[in-house]
Amino acid sequence: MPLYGILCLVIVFLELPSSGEAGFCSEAYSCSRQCSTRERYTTACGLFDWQRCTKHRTKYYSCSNTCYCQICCQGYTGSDCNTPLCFGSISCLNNNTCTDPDQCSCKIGYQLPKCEDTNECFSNNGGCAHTCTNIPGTHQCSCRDGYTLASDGRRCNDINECSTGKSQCNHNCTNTAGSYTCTCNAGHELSHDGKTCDDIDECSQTPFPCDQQCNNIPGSYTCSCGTGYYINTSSNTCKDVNECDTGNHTCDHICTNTDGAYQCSCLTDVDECLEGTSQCSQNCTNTPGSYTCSCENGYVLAADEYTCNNTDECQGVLCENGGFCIDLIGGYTCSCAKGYTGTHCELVSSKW
Ligand SMILES: [Ca+2]
Ligand SMILES: [Ca+2]
Ligand SMILES: [Ca+2]
Ligand SMILES: [Ca+2]
Repeated sequence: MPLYGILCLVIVFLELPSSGEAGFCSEAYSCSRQCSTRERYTTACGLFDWQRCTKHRTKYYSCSNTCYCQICCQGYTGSDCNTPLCFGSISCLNNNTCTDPDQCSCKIGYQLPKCEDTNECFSNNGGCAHTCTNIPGTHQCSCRDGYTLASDGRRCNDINECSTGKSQCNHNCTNTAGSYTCTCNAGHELSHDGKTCDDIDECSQTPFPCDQQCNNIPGSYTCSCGTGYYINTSSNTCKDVNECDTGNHTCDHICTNTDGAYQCSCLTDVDECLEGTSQCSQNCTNTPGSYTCSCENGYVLAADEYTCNNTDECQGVLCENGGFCIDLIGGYTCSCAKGYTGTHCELVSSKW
């Protein structure tokens, strides 16, 4: 017998249970009651029980009957039987209200008949731009990584990682929808983490960027040249140094420029003094590739460096007492007047 407040009475009149209204209704059930019957039986009687007598007795037994009890009418419960029941409970699902038997009044977000949660995500993704998550009574929108939920709770706005400092790009940051990309300044390349910029070692690349020597530096490289070359800064190529033209050589005689170096060669010396081809008027001294002239005592080399001129030693010499100077090779002598003698005729001759 379900339901509480059962007051079962054996009711002799028939009252059919009614539904649709609050209150008590009768319900028939099978019950038992005591029934009796008068039965006749034969027993011994008389003197020394020699006789047989017929007697009567009342026999009691249990017999089935239809009973009725007062129960709440279908769809109601409670002590006054005026609390409606919705699908076996006094409340609907999700704490919604049961207003009439099997009639729920559902709050927004729940659906009839039992006020089950409405899965808003099934329809148009719940109005969410990205991800819809169904929850009891409502739903929630969320956004994929790189986006933030707009104030309407539905749209998703891109996060500008570049301007918010979330990018961690080493050099340059470019915002994209839902993400961002990092790029590097010239001479650098993006590392595997997509953020760090590493210097490019141009010197280890193919083709080799320099003519001769390459020096890697952060963000760039420089070229240099070996001995005998100089760098042409406009073309970054190595050019030969012409050591012969620039005088930057150690050749005594002939300098011949070569690529990256120079070569010296020698002149064969001719002894002009020996061959008599010199122009010296007096002494000739052979030198490698040439010769020099010199003069004997009493002569002086002229400006042409070949001719020897006699030195006039009488210049500035005064012969006294009427004497006069005679220029000699390498010296002079005073020729004195009669009666005088001495180097400069300064003495009176005793022979006079
Ligand atoms: Ca929902
Ligand atoms: Ca972005
Ligand atoms: Ca570099
Ligand atoms: Ca050279």
